[in-house]
Amino acid sequence: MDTVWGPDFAALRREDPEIAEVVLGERDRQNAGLQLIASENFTSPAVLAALGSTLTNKYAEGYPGARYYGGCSWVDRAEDLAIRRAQDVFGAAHANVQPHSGSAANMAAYAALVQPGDTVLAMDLPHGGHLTHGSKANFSGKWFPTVGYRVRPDTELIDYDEVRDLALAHRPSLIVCGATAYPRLIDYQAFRDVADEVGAYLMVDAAHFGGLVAGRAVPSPVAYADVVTLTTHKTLRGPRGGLILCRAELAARIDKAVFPFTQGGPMMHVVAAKAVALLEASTPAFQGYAHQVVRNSRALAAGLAAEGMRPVTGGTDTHLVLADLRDLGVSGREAEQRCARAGIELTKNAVPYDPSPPAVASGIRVGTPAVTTQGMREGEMREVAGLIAAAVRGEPVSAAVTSLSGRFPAYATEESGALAGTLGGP
Ligand code: DSN
Repeated sequence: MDTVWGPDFAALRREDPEIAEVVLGERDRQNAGLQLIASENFTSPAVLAALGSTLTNKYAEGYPGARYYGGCSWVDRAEDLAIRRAQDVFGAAHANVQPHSGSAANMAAYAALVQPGDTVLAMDLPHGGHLTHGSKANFSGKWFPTVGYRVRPDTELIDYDEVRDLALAHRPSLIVCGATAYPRLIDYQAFRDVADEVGAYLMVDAAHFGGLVAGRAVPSPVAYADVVTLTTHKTLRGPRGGLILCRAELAARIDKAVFPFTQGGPMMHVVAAKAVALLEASTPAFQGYAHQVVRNSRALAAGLAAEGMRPVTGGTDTHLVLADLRDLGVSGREAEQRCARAGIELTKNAVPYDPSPPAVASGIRVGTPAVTTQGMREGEMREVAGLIAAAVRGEPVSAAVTSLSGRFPAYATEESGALAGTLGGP
């Protein structure tokens, strides 16, 4: 049980037993528990192979065919493949595959579309937005006066009337939609109409649900947005990183905003791994996976509701459930800690109009991308809901968690093993 997939894990064990122990320990932690953090997933052995390759050694500032370094023929090919696959999977006119992360992709998108001091309209963080959507602690809120829109108190759905009213009052140069803790579909046409009415660019941050778009499980924002940013490691199930899609007219501005404005040399091993993930995402098996993620999420929402954890908005259309725990008298922080002790990883999260501070929070955010990759289905989601509820009540459930996850190992512990449930789809 001390082997792990890798180009030469034996070398790592010989040279750095401490880090080898970390790698094995983390693999075993991922295998043993229930990984329900909505922004995480298990990437495939093929993606891991590209990540652990000699492409990490190569400097390639610039773009394919126009680099500032020699010796780029192989990495040019990797980046060309990644770009073409991203264009095909998402039906986009242009793709930039170099952003190091979702935040880096968002910074580049802002740099391409607006100037410091320009007003941005984006979703409030406590209502489901993201740090890069105007938090004062982030570059976005420091450099761009940001007006936040919220969800309605009655339906907990985005208040599109408020979006329009705020846009007309503040005349933003950029409107951002997309969220990290919003369980419902977004009305891109409504945002497009408001953006057109006030002459703003529309950026969709699809970091969370990009994989569901690729798998045709939710509608695509590409036809509506000027720019779409994504991460490649969440529902898309690739390596940790970012990706930008845009209209053809914005291609040069986006490329310059990524390099040289916000980044230097691209991580070519990650770019190659993105290409692998995008190839995987183009398959019918991935479409089956993406649809199962949503079915599992709905089953989980129903299971949590039956346990007294109210799903915000009444349910979900995506990969995540936001559950309000106030009826149980347990805070999000307490729930997160109790679940972690049982091997269930999830995150505390503010619910709309939350009376508790963010570090305490009244809810939890639970996602199904990783457990679906393991091959779990609706039946297991009912079990998972019961385990979460028992853990939140403080009951001992570690053994049941280990037993359930043991039936769906994420990573084989043999050198030649494959990731269960990934390649054939659930
Ligand atoms: N950290 C990501 C999430 O968990 O939603 C967003 O950056």
